[in-house]
Amino acid sequence: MEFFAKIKSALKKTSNHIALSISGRRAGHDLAQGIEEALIMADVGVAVAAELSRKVTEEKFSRDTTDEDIKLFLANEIALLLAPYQSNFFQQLSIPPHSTTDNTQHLSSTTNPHIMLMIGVNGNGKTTTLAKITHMLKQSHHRPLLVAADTFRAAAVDQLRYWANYISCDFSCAPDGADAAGLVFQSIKNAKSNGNDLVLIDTAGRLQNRDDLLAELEKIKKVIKKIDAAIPLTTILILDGITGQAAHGQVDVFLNKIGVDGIIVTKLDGTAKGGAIVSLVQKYKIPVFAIGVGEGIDDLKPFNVLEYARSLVGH
Ligand SMILES: Nc1nc2c(ncn2[C@@H]2O[C@H](COP(=O)(O)OP(=O)(O)OP(=O)(O)O)[C@@H](O)[C@H]2O)c(=O)[nH]1
Ligand SMILES: [Mg+2]
Repeated sequence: MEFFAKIKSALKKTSNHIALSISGRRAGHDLAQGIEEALIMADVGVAVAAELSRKVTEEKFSRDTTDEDIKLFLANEIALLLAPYQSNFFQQLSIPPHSTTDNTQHLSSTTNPHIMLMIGVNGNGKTTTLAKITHMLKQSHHRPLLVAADTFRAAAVDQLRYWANYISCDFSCAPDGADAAGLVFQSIKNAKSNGNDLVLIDTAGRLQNRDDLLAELEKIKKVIKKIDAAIPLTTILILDGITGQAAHGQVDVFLNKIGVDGIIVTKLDGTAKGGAIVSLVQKYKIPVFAIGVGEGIDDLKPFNVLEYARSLVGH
């Protein structure tokens, strides 16, 4: 299935309510009010829902306006709100790393790999998303190294090892219970000498109220910067789309305590609250790198504002 069709079908649970609120006007329901209620159910946030509803009222759609026209109007308005948070982080990394004609530009022990650190609470999809990212970037001829820095659970290491084998890329782990920051330090050193240009680090699920676990993440970040303060490090917060707006609490904690460069929202295929991305970016002004739309290795899509907005309203 092509990208857009996949996103549209993933967000169907969310867009169905909005479609009903639009078609409901023929049964005498108030269009703007119906849309406002449907948007609130989709978790876009009360303020955004009210604002969009006001715009619908102002637009004074005639009887001849089709449902599709109204959906497109809404999609465009939503896309305008989201536009500042469109990120091309993965698109940039998708440019083949050695496409340059300058043959001297090979990785050496002095070249820094790009580090990606996956963080987030238990079960949000960190490990799966890391595998999906690797799969996507490997197609652009990168040489990724996967680091199993979730040293709390043996099963977590096995899960990442499975993906590393599946994608056939380098993998690094430590014995059970070993120091995660120590593993990260050694893995990046190895990556530099082995010519890995990407290092993707999986971390253990955190309960947002466990300060000791958060402290470990801080330590991992410190260790990375100790290798070289100029090392490119991107910290990605993985959020579960099923949580909807309740994910705000998680963003608060990770943003303030660890620092986050961008978010990935997973499981948009299993939720009717797919609008939560709107409220998240409005509140935290944080870019969305990608969205997860299924369990398969191909089910990660770089975030595209217009595709997402159209899918949200089912246009
Ligand atoms: N439907 C769907 N399932 C997903 C998606 N992303 C992840 N999952 C599933 O969510 C479950 C948890 O994913 P993991 O990647 O293990 O989550 P995690 O954050 O690493 O979990 P911990 O290591 O326990 O903290 C798995 O069953 C995944 O297949 C998605 O976009 N859609
Ligand atoms: Mg995991």
